[in-house]
This record gives sequence, structure tokens and C-alpha cells, in this order.
Amino acid sequence: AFVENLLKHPTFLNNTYTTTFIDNTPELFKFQARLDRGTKVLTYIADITVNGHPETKNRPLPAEGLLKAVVPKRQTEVPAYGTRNLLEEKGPQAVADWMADQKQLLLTDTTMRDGHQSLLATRMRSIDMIKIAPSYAANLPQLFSMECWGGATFDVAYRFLQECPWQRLRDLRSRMPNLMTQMLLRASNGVGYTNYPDNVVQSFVKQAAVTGIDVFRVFDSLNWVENMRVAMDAVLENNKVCEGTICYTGDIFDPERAKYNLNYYVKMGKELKAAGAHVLGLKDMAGLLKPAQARVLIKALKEEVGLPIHFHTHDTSGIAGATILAAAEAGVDAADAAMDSFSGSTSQPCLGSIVEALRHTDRDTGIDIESVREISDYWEAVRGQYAAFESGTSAPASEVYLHEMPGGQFTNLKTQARSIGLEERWHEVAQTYADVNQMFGDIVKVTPSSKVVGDMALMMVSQGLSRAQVEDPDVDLSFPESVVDMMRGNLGQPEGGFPPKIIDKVLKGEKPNIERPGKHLEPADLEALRAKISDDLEGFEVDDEDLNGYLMYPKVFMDYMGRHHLYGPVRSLPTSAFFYGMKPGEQISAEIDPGKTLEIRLLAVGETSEHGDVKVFFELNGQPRSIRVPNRL
Ligand code: BTN
Ligand code: 3PY
Ligand code: ZN
Repeated sequence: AFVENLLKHPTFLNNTYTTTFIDNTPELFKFQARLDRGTKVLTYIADITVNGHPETKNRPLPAEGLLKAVVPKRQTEVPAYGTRNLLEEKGPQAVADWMADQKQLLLTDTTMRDGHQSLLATRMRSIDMIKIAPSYAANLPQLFSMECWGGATFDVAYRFLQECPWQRLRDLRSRMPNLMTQMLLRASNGVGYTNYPDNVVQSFVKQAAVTGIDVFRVFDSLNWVENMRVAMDAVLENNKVCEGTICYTGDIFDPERAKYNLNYYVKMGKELKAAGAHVLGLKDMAGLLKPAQARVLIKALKEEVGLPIHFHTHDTSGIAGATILAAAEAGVDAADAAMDSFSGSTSQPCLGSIVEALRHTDRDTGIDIESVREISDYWEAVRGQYAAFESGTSAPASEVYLHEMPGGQFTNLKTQARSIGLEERWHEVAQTYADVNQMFGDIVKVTPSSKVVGDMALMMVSQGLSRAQVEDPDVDLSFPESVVDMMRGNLGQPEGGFPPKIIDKVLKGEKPNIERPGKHLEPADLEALRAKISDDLEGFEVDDEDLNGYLMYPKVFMDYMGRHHLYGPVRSLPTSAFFYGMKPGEQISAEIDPGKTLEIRLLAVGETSEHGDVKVFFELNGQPRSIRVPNRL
């Protein structure tokens, strides 16, 4: 009866239940807290089986007869010496020096972070990554690093996947002991969308280092080095590899975009080196760097900055592979690529094809192509399970040079546009996005500044506003909150500042802060917050990982904890069961702790009773169990 009460509770039905709900209805939660984890997981499966998962409703289903994801056999028991071993033995500077000495092009695999962030709205679950991690360690020890954390993955794990991002990292770390893990860190914006107090950024970096990150790619969404120092210093302090990163925008050959000329990037590269970067990241988040420009830019950065360079791009245009080859010719030290079946389009270029293209050249990667193919086959089958999150973008598009949207934003904004009825007007959204960029003074667009530009563009298209109208001091407008925030200076300052005209219009006379945002933020009282969260969670012991999750996303974290009370360790469910529930006769295993496995068989789904609930019959480790859930359809 408890589960019924809970699931019928209006706040829960609304999907708006939060800790307030827990506070107001403690008896329900106390009851559920007493249930064993097996029952909680069965409750989840029963609910999804009867009602479906809110995230896959009305979305394409995985194809019938989907191939099984086969984990490639490991070629060695003990993984060969890799970059992680070097880092552990000799420290981050030695890694950078080694990098610069290598003849081969070093490769980072992005499948577990940017690959699915850009293709599947970041929805890949930990279990699908953890299974393949040992194969990477054994069969691809030559990889420079595994990008597997940060960016949007942190928030999506808690918010949509009902799993702990820290546990994902711990699990990956332990299964790839020889490979460096890599994360994307938005400098003072952490893995969020806003500027955090300095001590929050420091605490987060420390925790990421402790839990298992080796390489921190640190960037600022306006390319403001001043606002990157706190994060970079924290990485250095934790003795990890600091990849100080330039975000690339515009076109160094285009006289109309003179602000972002060669000189601009060289100057920034020098600033990052002075700030202590071991490696210079070149992050082309939208995939705008063209082959000829890459030759010039990489050569200049190599000569004038002198740090090893790690290049990241997206294949939205379809020619990013050519850019990587040009960059390799010009001497780039490392490049990012996604495993074949997670490559192309808004994701990274194809890893296997880069390996092949460079074979027998002096930049030969030395990577075993057969292992790449086997791992890619695994990912192909995994990808099939996430059909609900495919964007449907299949062809390359030169339009990216017009709008300059980051790969991770493109499909997201398209989905947002669809949800407010603007799907038919997508090209208008793209053009407006470009107009907003000009109106804001031609800025770098990458999370979170890209979200601000996207918010403004959607507002303009949906309200039929032109750039001239928005800029007209006589037209009264209310701007999206994110635009107000950015014009106040809360994301920092772009090159040359925001145009005074738009600041005045947005802030209606209020004066912006042009100093580093973190300078004016009170430090968070970490221990007081820990005590408060623990209190709100009825004495739950809040460890450092939990605390740092809360610091980034207070509400998202608390909602996650509330659902965790109800559903338990659902991260251990196979992806099909998690998103679609089970079919009568189907059997699955879920390892909820190392060595503790639930064998779950769904026997039957009963009729809906007169009270509107459904009894679902299971066998759990051989014992019959039935669970009642409301039919909410
Ligand atoms: C979320 O999207 O908020 C996280 C997914 C969990 C939502 C649960 S799944 C079972 C039940 N059915 C719903 O429609 N919502 C909850
Ligand atoms: C992120 O910040 O998540 C990005 O991928 C930016 O490119
Ligand atoms: Zn990217």
C-alpha cells in the first residue's frame, strides 16, 4: 500500500516532488527506506513496465533484433604500461614532456563523454561504459587518454539516469589502471552553468582528482584566462595534468572576423602557458577550424607557445577528419576522436579512420586497428539501445559555419526548438543564433555562453523579434534570465567587452561587474552545508563526493537522493530494463554490489484493479515476489 500511496501522491505524479515532498511526507519515505534494495529495484522495473519511462515516451524504439553488445576479449591479463603509469611514476610535467617527444599522433577516445554527449543527449549509462573499460585497458594501451567525465555528463547522470557520477568515475578508473582519464571542466563554471565561489571550484577539482581524473581540460566560455586561474591552480596543486584550453571560433583567415585572428590565439596560448598549463588544449567545440587554417594555427602555436598541443574538434561540417590530418602534418601532438560507431556528425571524427589514414606515415598512431573495430562493434550495439535519444541528424552540414553552434548544443537546441513548435523554422533559429552572436559583440560560444545565445535566439524567433528591434532603445523588452546574468558580468568578460548598447538595453541602466565574478562571491561554508544536507536527508552520512555533487547542483542532487530512496541501485539494471522495463518471461541480472547479484525474472503483469493499480509478478533470486504500482497511463 505504501508504494501506491507514494506513487499516487499528487506531487509525485506531477514529477515536481523534491526534498520538500520528503519533508512534508516523511512517513512515506521512512517506510520505503526500510525496504530492501531488491524490492526497490523491482518497484522501479514494475513502474517502468506498466507506465513507461518518461524520457523514452513517444520516441523511437530500439530496432527489433538488435545485436548483442559483445565485450571484446582482453589480449593481456595485465594491461601494458600506459600514460597513467607514467603520470603516477613521474608526474604531470613528465607526461607533457613525453608527449612532445612522440613521433606518433596521440589519440584520446571521447566516446564515453563527448561522443554520446553530442549524439545521444549525454544519456549513456555507466553500466555500458564500465563493461568495456577493461578491453580498452588491455587492447588499446597506446591511447593518450580516455575522455570519460565532466561536461554535461555530471548533471545528466544525477538528473536523468538516476546514478552517481562519482561512482561512474571510480568504476572506470579502477578498470583502466594504465590509461589516463580525462575530464572537461568549465573553469569557474565547474560542470555547471554558472560561476561558483572559488572554494567550490577548488573543492570540486580536488575531489575529481581524488576520485580518479588525471587530465583536466580547463576552458572558459568567453576565453577569459583571468577566469581560468582558480581552476588551473587547483589542478596544478593536485599534481594532475593541466590542459589549459583555447576555444576556437571565427576563422583566422577571415578579415571580417579580425578579432579572432592568429595573433589572438597565440596571445591566449602564451597566457595559458604563463598560467601554468602543462598542455595547450585547442578546443574547436563547433568544428569550425578548416584544414588550411589548422596548418597555420598549429604551426604558430607550436613555435610561439612551445607547449604540446591537444586538438579537439567536431565533425558537424563533415570535413573535420581532414582538419585533424592537416593538424597532424603541422605537428599537433594529440587529437580527440570517437570510436567509429560513435563518430561523425556533431560528434568527433572517426578514430579508426584516423588510425588508418596515418598508417605507414611518420605520424602512424601505432594503435591496433582490429581492437578498434571490436570495440566499435560493441559501441554500435550499445548505441542501438539508445534509439530514443538519437537526433536524426545524419548528413554533414556546412550551415555550421553560419551559426557556429557547439556540437553538444546543436541537437539540444533543435530538440528545444521542436518542443516549442519551431521545428519547421530551424534555419531561422540558426540564422538568429548568428545574429545574436553579432549583437553580443561576436563572442566565444561554448557552455555556458552558448546556452545564453541559444536562449536569446529562441526567444527572438518565437516572439518574431528582429535584431534591430532588440537593439532599439525605444522597444521595451524583457530578456531571458541567462542574458541578464551574462550582461551583468556573471560569466566574466569577452574579448573587447560586451557592446555598451546591448548592456544598457538588457540591464536598463544597472551597472555591470567587469571584474572576475568569483572575486565577489562569498565562499561556501562547506561543513555547514554538509550538516544541513545530512539533516534534510534524515541523518544520511554525506561524504565528500555527495557534498561536491550538491555544491554543483543542489536541487538536482537532492531530487536524485529522493529517488534513490525509492528505487535503490537502478544503475545496475541493463539499459533496456532501465528505459523500457521488462517483458513477461524475460530474465535479467543486476549486480547491485560487487558479488551481490539480483536474478530477476518478470513472470506476468496483472490486470488493472478497480483502485487503478497493477500487480506485477516477479521471481527474485528464485523466490516469487509481487509488486503493486499505480497504472498512470
Ligand atoms: C526523471 O526523469 O525525473 C528520472 C527518471 C525517474 C522517474 C520515475 S521512473 C518511474 C516513475 N514514472 C514516472 O513517470 N516517473 C517516475
Ligand atoms: C561542455 O561544456 O559540455 C562542452 O562539451 C563544451 O563543448
Ligand atoms: Zn566537444
